[in-house]
Amino acid sequence: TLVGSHLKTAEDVVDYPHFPDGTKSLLKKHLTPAIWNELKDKQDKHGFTFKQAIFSGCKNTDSGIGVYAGSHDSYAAFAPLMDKIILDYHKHGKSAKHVSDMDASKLKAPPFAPEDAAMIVSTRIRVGRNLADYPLGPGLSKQQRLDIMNTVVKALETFEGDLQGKFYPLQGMSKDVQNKLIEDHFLFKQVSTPLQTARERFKDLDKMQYLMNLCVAVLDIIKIRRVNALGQSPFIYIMTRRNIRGIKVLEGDRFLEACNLNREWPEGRGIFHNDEKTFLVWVNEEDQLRIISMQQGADLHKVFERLQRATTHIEKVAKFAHDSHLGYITSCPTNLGTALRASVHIRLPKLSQRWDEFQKIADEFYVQIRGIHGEHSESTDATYDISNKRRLGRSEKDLVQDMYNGVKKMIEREKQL
Ligand code: ADP
Ligand code: CIR
Repeated sequence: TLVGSHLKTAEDVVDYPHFPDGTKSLLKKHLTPAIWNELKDKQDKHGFTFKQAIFSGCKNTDSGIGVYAGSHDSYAAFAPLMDKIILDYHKHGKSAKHVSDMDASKLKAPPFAPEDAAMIVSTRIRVGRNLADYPLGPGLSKQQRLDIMNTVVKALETFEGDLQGKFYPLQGMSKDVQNKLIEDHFLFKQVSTPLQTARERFKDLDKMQYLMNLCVAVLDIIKIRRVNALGQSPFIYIMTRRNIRGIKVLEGDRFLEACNLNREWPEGRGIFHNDEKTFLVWVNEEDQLRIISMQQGADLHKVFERLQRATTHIEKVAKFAHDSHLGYITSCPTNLGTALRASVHIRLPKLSQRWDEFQKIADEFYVQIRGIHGEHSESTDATYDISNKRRLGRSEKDLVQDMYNGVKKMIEREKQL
């Protein structure tokens, strides 16, 4: 099967996947014909199939990894492939044990000098968690997802003091509120159907512009034959190619879409946060819980200490999927272990002009450079998201330390330039 965006479902991958030239995913690297033959018809304990597990990487050939787990058991059921990817990404061998230490007081991270701290816009640390008694997001039924939301919300209602907050279900939340939360970096990206996208687009256009859009759409329809010939959906083409007033269209994550994580959107999803929005929990996005501590500025200790308090409390009221080899179990293998990503948004106008050097420092310090609107986004205003790359086999405090060390080096170099 020649894989790519033309594939519709996991079952379309009927035989050994052939990836186009230039595919760099770990899926392509490690999925040998022998492993394919061994696993192609397998499924995990919850009925999540091997083909579903690899479909995101088959459809999105620009994936870095390309696989997701449908349950804790996927990591065992599909071990011949999963183990190789885990070893490659985390350098964590089959007999290695995971370690944990969330003690914020053990950080060796003196506050940055005011002039250095001024480069840092905001600081955030998140961990992912999934409930022990359920499959992971890609393998959940609609009812299980709702049950999880209810269980989690009950647990979140037990927070007190500065961590006390309220749960806001996504269903029924207005688009304006959602968009504002996303722009402010508090909420995950949204999934929109073409129809919602169209409504969003035309919503605040006056009549004249509405008519203009209509004319353009008609012109597009004339072009449909050509688009059809290219094998694309004409409807999607019309909705995505026209951006008359530059109204930003928020699209869901196609990587998550392909592994079943966006089913029945927005039912069963939501966000919990305290009044200051310094402590947030995303419910039923890529993982069942993403526990987040964040604030403006560079006070890493405060952000880490708040996360430590929050996770300690929630572990007392909820049982999470975990084992001694893989640590906390997450739907994406990159997050296994601590499931922790500590990041800053930082302005580096000079260093970012020298991309090779910027990337070299990132590699040397085990940090990752992302755009500031989340993974797979571009950056604006020379501001970048710098975070720890490693997650497994090392403790939480060591990974926060990785991020601090990398950022410190980048600030040093920015000042020299
Ligand atoms: P994650 O996997 O950690 O959830 P994403 O890259 O999808 O990460 O980002 C999720 C959201 O968190 C995005 O809106 C992103 O801008 C925001 N974010 C990440 N790090 C920071 C930070 N240090 N300060 C402010 N917002 C952040
Ligand atoms: C990829 O393979 O590029 C995507 N599936 C994302 C991998 C990074 N992990 C993540 O966002 N949790």
